[in-house]
Amino acid sequence: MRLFLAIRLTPELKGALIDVQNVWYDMGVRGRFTPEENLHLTLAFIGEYPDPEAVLDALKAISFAPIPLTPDGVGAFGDLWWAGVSGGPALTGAARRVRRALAEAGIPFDRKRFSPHITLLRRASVSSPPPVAAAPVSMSADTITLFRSDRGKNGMLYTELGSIRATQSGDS
Ligand code: 2AM
Repeated sequence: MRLFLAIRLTPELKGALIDVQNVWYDMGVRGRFTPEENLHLTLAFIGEYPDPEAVLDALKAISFAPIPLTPDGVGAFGDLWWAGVSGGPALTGAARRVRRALAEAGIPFDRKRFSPHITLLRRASVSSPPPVAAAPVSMSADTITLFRSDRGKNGMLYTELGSIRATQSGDS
């Protein structure tokens, strides 16, 4: 199964990102807009791996502080358009710990440098994203979730398989 670790977003933050998608749509941009239920912030992409329990076990050892998140501009990787997020040292620290725990457990993951983003649109019909500022909605993430990703009839289907929670003293 195809696995990844991500932060779920609050309805308020999702709403702010849907507004950005709508502004682009109204400007004439087309492509595959990420549906609201699929918006998330990936910390580590594991890919094909048969043992979700081993992943959750590996993560039991880590601690992380609640992560403050707020939208931070938009950008693109080619025709994939995203919303940036800032989460300060709590976010980079959590991503680092998650990835270190996976590495120590021998669980493979995509080693590309962590670049916090929430994908809003794939196969954009226009070459670069018009700068739209998301409403400054912030949230605090206290959970990191293991998802399985399947290709559904109408797009990707993400299923939660388990999660780990923040501790107040995340600086171990
Ligand atoms: P993306 O939105 O930028 O494609 C599920 O595919 C999640 O894992 C998505 O958030 C996706 O990011 C992310 N991801 C990171 N590395 C990936 C990879 N090598 N292949 C597929 N998805 C990846």
